[in-house]
Amino acid sequence: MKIVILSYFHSIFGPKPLIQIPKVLSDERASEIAKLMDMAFDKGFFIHKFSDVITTNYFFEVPSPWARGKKEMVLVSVVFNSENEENLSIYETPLAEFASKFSKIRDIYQSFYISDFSKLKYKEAIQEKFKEAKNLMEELLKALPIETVSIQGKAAKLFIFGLDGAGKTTLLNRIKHNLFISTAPTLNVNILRIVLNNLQIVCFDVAGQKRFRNSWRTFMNATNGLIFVFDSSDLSRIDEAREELYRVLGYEEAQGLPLLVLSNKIDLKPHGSVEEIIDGLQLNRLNNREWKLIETSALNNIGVEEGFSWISKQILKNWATILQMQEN
Ligand code: G3D
Ligand code: MG
Repeated sequence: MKIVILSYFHSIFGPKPLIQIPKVLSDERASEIAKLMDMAFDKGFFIHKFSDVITTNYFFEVPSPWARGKKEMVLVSVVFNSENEENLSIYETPLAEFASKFSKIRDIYQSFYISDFSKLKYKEAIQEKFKEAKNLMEELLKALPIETVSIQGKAAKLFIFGLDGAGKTTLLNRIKHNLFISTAPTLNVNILRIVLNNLQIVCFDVAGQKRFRNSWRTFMNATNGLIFVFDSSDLSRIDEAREELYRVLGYEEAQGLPLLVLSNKIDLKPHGSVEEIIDGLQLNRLNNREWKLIETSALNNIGVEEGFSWISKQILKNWATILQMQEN
């Protein structure tokens, strides 16, 4: 069970909870969590353990013409029961993202005055802002990672490659909207962090243009899985694609890593069949690694989750094996 709580600093009563979803804690209990605001030295992320619950929190400010210091102090918290053994640092990103989105809502400070009688003449505007705050909290709850184990706090790295135009960037944008996420685009590499199947995954989408191909290798260091994207509607490039595929698979850093091949753009007609692509890329030649071909449309969100889910399970499996070997 996870609960999200939004608290603020009331000018007379001090820290007060404003929104709790789902509302299962008593007001007293929620107030205790709001009071963590007094303990936070700095803006930003922190974890606090009570005897029976653990909270991950993000402390931030919102400009406010109505507040004494011209800003509201805000605390957003996620509450777990104390048996939770997740690596809680993965909550920093969704909470930081929440804080950033929340601060950008116009006049959002008004939502803190929902029960303030001196602001009765703004009642409607305030109710509107309160609703927006609540919606964002609901969104936050949905965006939190669902599962509850992590592999010794590790983040997995996925390396996404393929010819230019295959759909790598579209694919990353697709999962960005479905899962929870942050991106750091740079000139020729798109980096995306996601949380999936208990794993924090960092994806590198390395530009497929020829002039960048040699820079791929720098991103392969300590990679845990490979995703090769192929444009199934353009079989004329399959030989070129196969060369690139085997070039990367030949790197020492790539040995033994699970490989997910995405036969992308299957929404386009005609496109190569599964057999044609397995054949053209000579996937049956592969040994010493798990591989799987999945048909996708990054555009229409077909097969994408299935693909990521498969590869993250392969990585978890590999890690479980490594951990077991270490124990024996
Ligand atoms: P890349 O990052 O691998 O180079 P992009 O490829 O993601 O930039 O995609 C190249 C083009 O293919 C884009 O079109 C993109 O919209 C399109 N595309 C990606 N995936 C799919 C898909 O599943 N189906 C279809 N029909 N198109 C797709 P533009 O026109 O923007 O160049
Ligand atoms: Mg791209």
